[in-house]
Amino acid sequence: MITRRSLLEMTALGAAAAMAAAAEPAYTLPKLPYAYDALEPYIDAQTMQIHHDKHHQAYVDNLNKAIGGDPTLAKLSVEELLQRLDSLPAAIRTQVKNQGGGHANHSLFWQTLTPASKSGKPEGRFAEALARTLGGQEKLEEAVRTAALGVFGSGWAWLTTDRSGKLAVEATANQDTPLSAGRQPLLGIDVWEHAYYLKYQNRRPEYVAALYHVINWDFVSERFAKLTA
Ligand code: MN3
Repeated sequence: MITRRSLLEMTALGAAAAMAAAAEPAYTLPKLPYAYDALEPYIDAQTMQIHHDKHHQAYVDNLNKAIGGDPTLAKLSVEELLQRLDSLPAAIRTQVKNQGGGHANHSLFWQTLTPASKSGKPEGRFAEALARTLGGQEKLEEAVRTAALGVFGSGWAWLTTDRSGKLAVEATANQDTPLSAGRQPLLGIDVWEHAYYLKYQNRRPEYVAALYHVINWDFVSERFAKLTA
């Protein structure tokens, strides 16, 4: 039986739940810009779904937990947090580095991929910089591949730039990002096993070769142009 008292309690609970729902988390999972199966046969749909919906979501959730109710930090973008790791409270620094790094790295990763039919090639000022400093697309892919295969355990291989447009190929461990070293990632290759194990098992070189079919070179070219404008 619903008494007047329990009715009041239920109303209060309902209000509390509504307020909790209204408080948006500071960081949210971006939608994939294509379907899970859009990168087939190079990257399979199941890997994409688990990678995006489970792994990336977990980085987002854990970052929100780490930032908790700190309204000053919650106002910063995840990139801003990672660019100022050293000035963050020591108690949350490692969590921001790992979970925030995971969030930022994957948010960029999804955008740098596209169906093979739309992969294209480096364009404009980016293509020029590539030719000048790294010797062109083929040499770049070779250098990134070497960096990716050289990561012991989990991490990323990167093409990065600074504001002046100086390109570099580098690698980071875990979810560390070039942002924390003052550089901007243009393209990252996720070499955590969760990125390829279902389809490629231990064959990381095959996965990296496959990924080169689905790089969104238009996006990377435009990103370079924006970051070095
Ligand atoms: Mn990953």
